Order: sequence, then C-alpha cells, then structure tokens
Amino acid sequence: MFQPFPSIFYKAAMDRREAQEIFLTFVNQLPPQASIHILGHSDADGLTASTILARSLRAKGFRAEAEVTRKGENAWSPSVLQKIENYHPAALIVTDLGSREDPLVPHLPTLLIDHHKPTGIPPGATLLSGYGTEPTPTSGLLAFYCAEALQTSQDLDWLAAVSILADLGDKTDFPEWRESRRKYGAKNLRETATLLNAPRRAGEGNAQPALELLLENADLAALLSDKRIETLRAAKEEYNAALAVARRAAPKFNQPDKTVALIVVNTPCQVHPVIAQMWIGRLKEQIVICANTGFLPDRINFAARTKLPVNLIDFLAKHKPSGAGPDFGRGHDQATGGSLVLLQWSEFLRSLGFLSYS
Ligand SMILES: [Mn+2]
Repeated sequence: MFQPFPSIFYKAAMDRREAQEIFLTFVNQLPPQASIHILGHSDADGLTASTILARSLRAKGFRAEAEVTRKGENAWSPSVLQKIENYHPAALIVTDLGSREDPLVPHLPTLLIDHHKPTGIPPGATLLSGYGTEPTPTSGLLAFYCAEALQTSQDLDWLAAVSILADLGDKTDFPEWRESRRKYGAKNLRETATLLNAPRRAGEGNAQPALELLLENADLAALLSDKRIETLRAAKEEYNAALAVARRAAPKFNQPDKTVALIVVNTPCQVHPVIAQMWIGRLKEQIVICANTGFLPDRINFAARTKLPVNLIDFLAKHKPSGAGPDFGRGHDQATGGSLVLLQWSEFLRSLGFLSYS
C-alpha cells in the first residue's frame, strides 16, 4: 500500500531537507522506470517546476510526462482528471496548482508540490508545501530541491531562478537566484520569465508548447535561440495589445460606501489580474475587482486585489453567490478572484452594492 507522507495537514516552515525527505519518500515507493505524470500550472513557475521534475525523474530512469492546465482549468477540473486517468500513470505529481481536500484520481499515488495556501489535502495524497516558510520558496524552487535530492539538479538552476523571478521578483535573497543571476544574467532570466508567462495570458491560453520548449532545450542559451520561441513573443504581443485596451476602462464604485471599485473589460486574454493590480496603485482605499466578460464563453472571470488590510478570501466568502464553485475566492489573502456564470455574477454584484454593471 502506498504510504502518504506525513499524516499531518501540512508542515509550515518546512526547510529544504524536509522537502527533500518528503520527495524521496514518495519517489522511493515507486517501482523503477515507473511512469509518472506531472501536471503543472501554466505560468512560468508551474512550467519551470514541471520541467525540473520531468528532467530530473527522467535522469533517474523514470518515464515522466508533463502537461500544463489549459484555459479555465485547474487540477480538479473533470476534463483534467479524466485525461490523467486515461494515461494510466503509476504516479501523479501536481505542481503549483494549490492543494484542497477534494479527491484527484482515486488510488493513484499523488504528490502535490506547491506554495499557495493549502485548504486541505486530497485523500491519500502527500503535500510538499512551501507555504508558511519565509521567504516562501516558489514551486520551481521546491522542484529544484527535489532534483537536488535525486542528485539530478545540475543544469536546472536557471529554471529555478526563472521561477523565483517570475513569482517573487528580483529582490529575493534565495541563493539560487543570486547565483543564477551572476551565471546567466538578469536580463536573460527576466526575458525568459516574461515569455513563459505569455501563452497562458494570450487568448488561446495554451502553454503546452512553452513546456515542450523547456523540455527540449538543455539550457537557457539554447532556449533563447530556439526559433519556436517566436510563438511566445507573438503571444506576448497579443496580450500586450489587449492590455493596452483594458487599461482604458474606467472604474465604477459600489453604493453607498464606495468601498469596492469595479473595472469591466472584455477580452479573451487574461488581463484582469494585471488590471486589478494596476488600479490598486491609484485606488488605495478600495477593494478593486476587475471583471473580464470575454475570457471564457458565458462566464465572468474576475480578479480581486487591495492595498487595504483586508483578507480578500474572507471578504469574498461573505459575498459568495449561491452555486459558486470551489474556485470562487481562492488563492492569496491579498490576491484572489473567481469565475462565475452570469446569474451568479449578478447576485455577486448586488451583494457588493452594484445595482448594475452595464
Ligand atoms: Mn507559483
């Protein structure tokens, strides 16, 4: 019987050695050459984490395949879980996609490697979480610790550095960031982080080709000279054009207290988190919500941000419309969002004090 590790909810303030112990315990229970499916988030952190894990496990003789979530999907989406079941892997590693108590694939040995606030652990799964450690390691950096444990981390340092830069910026004190900046140059690492984040934000929202690029290029120089990187540049341009339009949308305020600012945009590109983030620079006294009516068919996707000392997850829970799924108001205390069908969206707006948004 596969033993999940450990039985506690999760261990905060986990250090590198503990992360490596959790990873080795998981991997050592698998038969040699077992096929391991890696499911990662489609952002730069998830892409680099998935690549580090796949390469590292392949170097140890495992058959590792990696895939990232598509537009509107998360690790618990039925479409995603069905696909994984069809692959019949011997084990599953999910990275940078959070952790919650809902089951993933029943009876499949599963390890989650993540740094978001966990709200639970899927039954039978093991969680390796950086959440609660300061500074919080990214999923890519946690994956790099895992690669170190397998002694296959050589030449994967730049991937960890890209994940740190993409999720935490360039002011962190992780030695992996400092050394890689010196070795590869901040400019190259920054460009890579930006390009890797582009496909998921573009209209199609498909970062799988970016993952293939990372898996197929041995190092940063090879990646940056691969002709296919032009598709990432095109995605970035598409996104930038949509962002330029969205930046011109004006906020509306709820009644009567004007505590919530709402910006409505309409584009298939994932601009809403950046627009919300942009507006909190100017609207320091509000909770800012940017809603995108064009992201997914028949749905309103929104991002919520604030500079106020307010826990947005708690705030959204108070205004949760009936029938809103578990994706509503997840994420970070100061950065969250959701995806609602129109009826739920109207209910949500009424609850916030907006009589209409059109
Ligand atoms: Mn991340």
